Amino acid sequence: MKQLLIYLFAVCLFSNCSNDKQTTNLIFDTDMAPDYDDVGALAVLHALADSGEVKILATVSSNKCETTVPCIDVINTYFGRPDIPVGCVKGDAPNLTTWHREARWTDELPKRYPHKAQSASESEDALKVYRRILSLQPDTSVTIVTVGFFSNLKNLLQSQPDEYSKLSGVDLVKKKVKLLVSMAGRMPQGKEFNVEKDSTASVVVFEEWPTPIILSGWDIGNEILTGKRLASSDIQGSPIIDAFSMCLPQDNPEGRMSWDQTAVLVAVRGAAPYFKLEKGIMKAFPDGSNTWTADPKGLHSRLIFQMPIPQLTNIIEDLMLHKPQNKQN
Ligand SMILES: [Ca+2]
Repeated sequence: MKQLLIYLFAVCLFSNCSNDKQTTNLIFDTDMAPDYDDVGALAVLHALADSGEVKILATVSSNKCETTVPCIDVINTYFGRPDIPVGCVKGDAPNLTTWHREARWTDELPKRYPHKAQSASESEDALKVYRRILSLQPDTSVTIVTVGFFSNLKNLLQSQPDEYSKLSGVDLVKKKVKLLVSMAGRMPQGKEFNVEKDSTASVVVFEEWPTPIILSGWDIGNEILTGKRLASSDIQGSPIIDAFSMCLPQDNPEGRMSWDQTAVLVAVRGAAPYFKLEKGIMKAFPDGSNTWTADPKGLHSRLIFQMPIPQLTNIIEDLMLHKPQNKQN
């Protein structure tokens, strides 16, 4: 009996107890500053990493604001993953900080919590992080989730062969990436922040990206208010709790829209049972606007609500309340 138990333990250990689940290999691309749903989204991602559902390959910023990378690093370190590669967009790209004035979470998190990265400008070029990480992965295995601007992905698509890969950017993406999930777009048309702020990049990505894309449009996250349970939580020493406790009183104490969390949830677990997918074509324009056209043959899909919103709100908030299980890692 004892031998059987040891055998079962060993099988469980080597299989990571997840034979029935596929682990998603994922790169997280965020603007981590103008809004704090990015904080919630990265918390959701780490919660799903703790349950073995995702391996976080890299976390990069599409925003040149200096606090972005330190804040990402704070959250990775808090969840026991301080060695996840970080990077920041270089060259022409947005530089946007938070609108919060009374208590600025973007300044406070790096002051309060351990991290290695001191600034966005001193961190590695996100393009190099992308090319290095992608070149090392099995073919058609990587999911990219963007919850910020498309600046890094434009740079990746337009990149040339380098020390990491002989492939052009488009060919590297074609070979290594399985899926892009993005919080982006007003459906069926309009302007949305992530598409608008680097509209040149958005035009390039939606025209040239060679894999399927799933879009969590503005109308999805806008309906899901989360954070109230975090702001009233007695959990101490958490940058996630701190960010929501600082910001909600300045915005809406009932909760903040969960744009970015929806994209992460779908990138790791898939759309069902939370959402249905409608296939179509997303087009971005130089003025920052976009259109969505339903088309069964389209390479893009957009999320449509399926699960009742209160249930979905609870699932996302539970994941945002997750406590690290991996602190010494
Ligand atoms: Ca964001």
